[in-house]
Amino acid sequence: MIASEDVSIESKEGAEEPSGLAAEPGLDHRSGYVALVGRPSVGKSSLVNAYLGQKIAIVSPRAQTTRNQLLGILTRPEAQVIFVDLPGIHRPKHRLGELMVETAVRALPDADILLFMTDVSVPPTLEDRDVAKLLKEQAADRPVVLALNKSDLLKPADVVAHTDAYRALVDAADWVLVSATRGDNLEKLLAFVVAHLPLGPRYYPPDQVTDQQERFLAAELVREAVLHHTYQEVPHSITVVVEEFKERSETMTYIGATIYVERESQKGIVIGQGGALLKKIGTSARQSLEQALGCRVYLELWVKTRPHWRQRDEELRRLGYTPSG
Ligand SMILES: Nc1nc2c(ncn2[C@@H]2O[C@H](COP(=O)(O)OP(=O)(O)OP(=O)(O)O)[C@@H](O)[C@H]2O)c(=O)[nH]1
Ligand SMILES: [Mg+2]
Repeated sequence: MIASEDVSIESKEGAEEPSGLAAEPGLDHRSGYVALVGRPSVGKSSLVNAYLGQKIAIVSPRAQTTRNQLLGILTRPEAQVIFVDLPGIHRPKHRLGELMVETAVRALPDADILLFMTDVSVPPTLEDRDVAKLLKEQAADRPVVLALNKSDLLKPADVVAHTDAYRALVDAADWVLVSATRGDNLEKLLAFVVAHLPLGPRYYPPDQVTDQQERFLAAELVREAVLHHTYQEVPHSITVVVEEFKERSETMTYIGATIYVERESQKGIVIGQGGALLKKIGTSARQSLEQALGCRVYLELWVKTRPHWRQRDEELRRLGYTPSG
């Protein structure tokens, strides 16, 4: 096993760190798991990144960006809030989608609080209604906090109608309009969440921000670069495997990764004319890897075809997709 696989990601130097974290928490300290539940693209991963002040979850304008469960751990003097970022709930069209929804649904019984995230700039969709139904079935005994995200895009004329429509979907203990990207009302939302958490100790060291390994984050950041440079079916048809992750020196890490596509024609698209698109993807992935890892990165990328990998259980398992995340 490569040493880096054992490294959990810590808060970034320079990231804002509230004072008082060194002290042992008092008897009134609260802690627990907050599941982020919502349809795709409402901003669940953006919210986790905003709270942690660094990118631990990839974000893109394409629906179904998050495919695995991951934790975002926010440690404050008064509480440790463990956000569980999850794939968006949707009506799946292939086996990978089924696994993603299974991952999200299975996380609900273990959560202390359900944070129902929605996009308030548009009225509720069928998928939002599916999520509300799921919350009623699975989480009747736990507090639901409703986050009405993307309030920066909400037209003044729609404020009342959209807010009321989302509030009517669930029996929420609290609700608030927020903007994950602009940072509006995030402290207010956090205060609601903390108030519903049970009393308890810190479960993770105060400087740990996620449970994921650097190697997994590296694969995700390459996938994010592909998502930002491709369209239609291609972003959904790719997955990334990091083949090699080697710290060559204190300041330089070598990463070799394969981008898998489903069809030969998609391979051509990802590579682009004379390799132009793959070069662009590589440059943007390297930049975000360097920022995340805090060192220089030498990135090598390959593109390979794995026919129908999203439909086949054996392929999915080999590529790291299991229902538990
Ligand atoms: N304007 C605006 N855009 C936002 C906000 N929050 C997220 N976005 C954008 O919405 C898109 C989807 O964000 P994600 O954080 O990937 O959404 P998600 O809910 O994690 O999506 P899945 O992983 O697919 O379930 C991205 O383009 C974000 O930049 C917000 O508050 N305002
Ligand atoms: Mg996400």
